[in-house]
Amino acid sequence: LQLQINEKGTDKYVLIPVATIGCGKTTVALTLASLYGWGHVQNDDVSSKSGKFRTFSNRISQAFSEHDVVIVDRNNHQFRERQQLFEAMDLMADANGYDMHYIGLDFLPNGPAQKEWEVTLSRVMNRGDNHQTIRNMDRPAVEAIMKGFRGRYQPITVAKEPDSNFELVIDVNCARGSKDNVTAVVSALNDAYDMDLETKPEELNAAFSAALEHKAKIPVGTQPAQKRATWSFFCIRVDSKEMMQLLASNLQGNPFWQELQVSKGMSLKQEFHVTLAHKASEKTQFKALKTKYHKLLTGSKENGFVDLNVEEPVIVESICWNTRIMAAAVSLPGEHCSSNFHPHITVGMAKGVPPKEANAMMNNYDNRVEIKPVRLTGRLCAFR
Ligand code: DGI
Repeated sequence: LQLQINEKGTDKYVLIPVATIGCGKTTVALTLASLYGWGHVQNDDVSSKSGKFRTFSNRISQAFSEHDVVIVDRNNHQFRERQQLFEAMDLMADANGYDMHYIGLDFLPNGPAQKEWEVTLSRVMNRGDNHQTIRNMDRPAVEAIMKGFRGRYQPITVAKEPDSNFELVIDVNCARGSKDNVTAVVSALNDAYDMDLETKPEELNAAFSAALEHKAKIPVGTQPAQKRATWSFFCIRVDSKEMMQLLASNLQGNPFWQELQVSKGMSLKQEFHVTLAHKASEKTQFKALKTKYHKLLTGSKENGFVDLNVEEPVIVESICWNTRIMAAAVSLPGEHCSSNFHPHITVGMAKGVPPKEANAMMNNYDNRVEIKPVRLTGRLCAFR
């Protein structure tokens, strides 16, 4: 159903929500667009950061070339944003000979009160990751963003610029529910402009259900980057297979080693490394390594071990343990040294024993086996 109000067909109606996050802008817009074939331009679908408003207003112009009614889906919660829209659309109207009708959708007629806050917060938490930008966030992060909008919110004030540009303001209180708000928009437009819009309950129900089921277009390549931890230690990693062979051939019949293989209460390490410097305890050496490998470190995107492309020899000399933990004593003849007094590779421990306890054990072990020194080729790594 397209509107032809004046004979020239130059009337254009723009529905401008004034709202905060979770007020139901997109749900109301999708329902109306589906019922009446109106244009719907979503600011959140504009993924470019620079020139974002230009892209948004170009899309609005494009929508007006195809539709007489367009919903500009953005919070428009500040005077500045409304001003920006009116200016851009006035220019568009001049260029195309449109007669513009600016219609405000007031989602917060009582301001951002407690009830509205609770309704919108609960909707946004339920929406979860089904949003272009608010996704992969915990509750405090979501609340912080929503509170930002709430704090900046400036209510529609038709007595002065820029809101005096609104020809009509429709009350679509978000606390009332989006389906009722669709009906409120339809009857207000019918009253004000004799639009003769019909709504059959079953069509409204179907369009509203589909809007609630809507899946946001998540822009490819703009997914939030994996949250990166800070660097916690530098180490030399050795090949797990080689290390396992070395241990197996030197620890046959050793009870602690056997326990590590079979007991559920024990954990055998899957990955073997000699710690060089830990952020928490060896700050000077840690900083020096961070500075030296700055470029490689800043270039890496992943969490976990990051290979710094340096080979380092590791000589395994003996294996020590007590009742709680086992480690191999090593020496490092290459460029990098360990700030631990007893450089070692932790082998395994009883569950619940922290790996760093190997340091104390190496100082005061219960048992030790000397082995024929074995030279392994390790690789310098950083871990976060
Ligand atoms: O951020 P907005 O575009 O303003 O809000 P939205 O339309 O995306 O709505 C936020 C979430 O709440 C979304 O998952 C749909 C849902 N929602 C919208 N209106 C209603 C609603 N949920 C219920 N139960 N009832 C509504 O009226």
